Amino acid sequence: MKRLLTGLQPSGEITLGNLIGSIKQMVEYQNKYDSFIFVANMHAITVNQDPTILKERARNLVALYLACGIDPEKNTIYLQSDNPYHANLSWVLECNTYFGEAGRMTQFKDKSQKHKNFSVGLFTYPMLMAADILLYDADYVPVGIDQKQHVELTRDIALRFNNKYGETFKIPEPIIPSNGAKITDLQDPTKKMSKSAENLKGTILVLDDINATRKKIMSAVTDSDNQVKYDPLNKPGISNLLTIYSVLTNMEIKDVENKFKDANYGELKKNVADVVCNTLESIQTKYKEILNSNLVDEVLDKGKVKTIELAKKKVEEVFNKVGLTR
Ligand code: ATP
Ligand code: LTN
Repeated sequence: MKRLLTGLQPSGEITLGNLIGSIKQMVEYQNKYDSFIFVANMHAITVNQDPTILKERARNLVALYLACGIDPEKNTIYLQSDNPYHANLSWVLECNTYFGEAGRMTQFKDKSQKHKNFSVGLFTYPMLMAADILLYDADYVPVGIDQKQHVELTRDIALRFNNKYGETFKIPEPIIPSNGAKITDLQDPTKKMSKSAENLKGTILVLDDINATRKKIMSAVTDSDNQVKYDPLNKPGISNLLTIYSVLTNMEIKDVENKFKDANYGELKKNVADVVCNTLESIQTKYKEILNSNLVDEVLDKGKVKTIELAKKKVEEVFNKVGLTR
């Protein structure tokens, strides 16, 4: 079975866009791949974090993923900082990366402009990410488009290392969700639904209050011709609502379109709101149960033992090859 690996930063807010565009796919991947899913809390401290909030968010993120259907029996789930080998390998990779190539990373360029006093960690971030991936011989790495460049750098570093020291790392491939459903902002349906939008009226957060969510959907921006039709170019608001309904009910768009062809916009919105609210309510109930149990710790403890064992072997091989042994 091919191995898939992905890391999630504990940023706290997960949107309906993330749920549909990313988490739902991971739930499907878990039946096809040996999936490694970890919380990239060491990446999070490249920018300023409140320690108490960071700790809580990491735990909450694991609970949320479990609540969304990521099965701890099928996936290896772990916390990056539980395994010291990530930082160990990262150092060796940093010493095998040119300053110039790391300097070309667009995320670094963007973030270093946004933060006045940015850390060295923000610059070395991609080499830690390369270590996360190369430690476990991952075949596939699902990431958002903004992270693709980092996976490409990982491939370059791995190829160079293999050439210099002999076959050591598997060369990973990024998986970019391209044909997946794109959920747009409810207030500006020409934009992607995003947690960092200026106005959160158009963004649904998975852990948001259910009544507030219903209100957001009922006041979604549509158009004035009152005809339910899937036409993303001319009717982006209605098309977005149809997409959300289709994905959450596993129905084809054309069947959803047909179901609501005689409905007015208010009826469509009510139906979409029902489906979204039911989905989120069920996730929220499970999420609370999980947080009140020991499941998060049990899952992370298991992941820690397994990944330390695998990573230790890889780091010993690397240290041997580069001469970091007695
Ligand atoms: P940002 O606030 O930076 O836009 P985000 O959470 O909205 O953050 P990313 O961090 O870029 O977006 O995305 C994480 C994952 O969620 C990616 O796999 C991306 O494809 C998916 N995703 C995010 N927003 C959407 C959306 N609106 N529709 C579909 N998929 C999405
Ligand atoms: N940089 C990623 C998180 C991340 C990651 C990884 C993703 C850290 N290490 C390894 C895939 C593989 C982000 O910010 N989304």
